[in-house]
Amino acid sequence: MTVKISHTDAIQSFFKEAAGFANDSGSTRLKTIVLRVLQDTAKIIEDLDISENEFWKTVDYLNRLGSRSEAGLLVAGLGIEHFLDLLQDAKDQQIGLTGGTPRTIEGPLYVAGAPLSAGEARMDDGSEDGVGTVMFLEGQVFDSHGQPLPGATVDLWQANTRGTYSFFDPSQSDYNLRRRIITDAQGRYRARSIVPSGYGCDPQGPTQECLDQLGRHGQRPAHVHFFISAPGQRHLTTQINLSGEKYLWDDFAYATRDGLVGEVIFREDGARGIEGRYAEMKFDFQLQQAADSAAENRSDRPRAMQV
Ligand code: MBD
Ligand code: FE
Repeated sequence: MTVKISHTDAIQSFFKEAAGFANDSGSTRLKTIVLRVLQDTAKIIEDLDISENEFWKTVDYLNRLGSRSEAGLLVAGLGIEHFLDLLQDAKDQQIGLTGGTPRTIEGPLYVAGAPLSAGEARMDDGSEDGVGTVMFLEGQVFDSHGQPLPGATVDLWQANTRGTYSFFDPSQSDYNLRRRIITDAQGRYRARSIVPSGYGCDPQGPTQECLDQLGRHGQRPAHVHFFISAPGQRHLTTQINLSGEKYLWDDFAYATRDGLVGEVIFREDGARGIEGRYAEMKFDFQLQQAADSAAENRSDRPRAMQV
């Protein structure tokens, strides 16, 4: 027998009080959100007959998730970050705002303030010379009319051969595999890097613990992240996911999208001054025009900032 009380006037006024609606200070917006969270939480408890043990296990899980700074990882793994992209796509479609390179999730591993250079950069610190495969990554940034965009900022970041990111992996040098490149007069950017490996969630972490219970893996295909911005253009957050990867279309974070697969070409022709096998990947980006100045900027999501 299920007992349901959350819809009653008594419980609804109780939650309104708990959400601060009985006072006139604080934030009305936050009160509205918290009230909804309380109402929906109570409904989940009733409808799914959540036991006390399940409830307190969840509270403990959230504590562990936060203490390991994995909340951003879990929201990616549960597809909520991808849902935000799908929702924005649908909003754009409704107002006829289409075209350009597709967006895809940022993920939790950006660090602001990467070294800035004009036209080209070497991204890796050389610590994986002989271990990693050298990769030349280049392309052009265009506006919505197909005109090259000089002076665009290409802010890119990727994992090393072990699938880990500098800053979050303290064994790497500061800003290893993180750069900001300003496009040249032809809108071109050029990076010398190494072929990244796919990321895997910490098998001992709380995100993987949840994924295990869902019968899911926590792996991503190899990829390179991008923020692309230019005056008058709409900020673009996206990724190139590398062709030929095992997890290309089985990404635990659902970031791979049509139009975002980069063809990696392996060569061994002694060109570019590289002895032996190296990789090339060409990828162009097309931005949309910014509807207003706010659209030129990335979201205010709190991010790591190396000091
Ligand atoms: C990553 O490298 C990543 O891009 C995402 C979305 C989640 C976890 C690790
Ligand atoms: Fe990533």
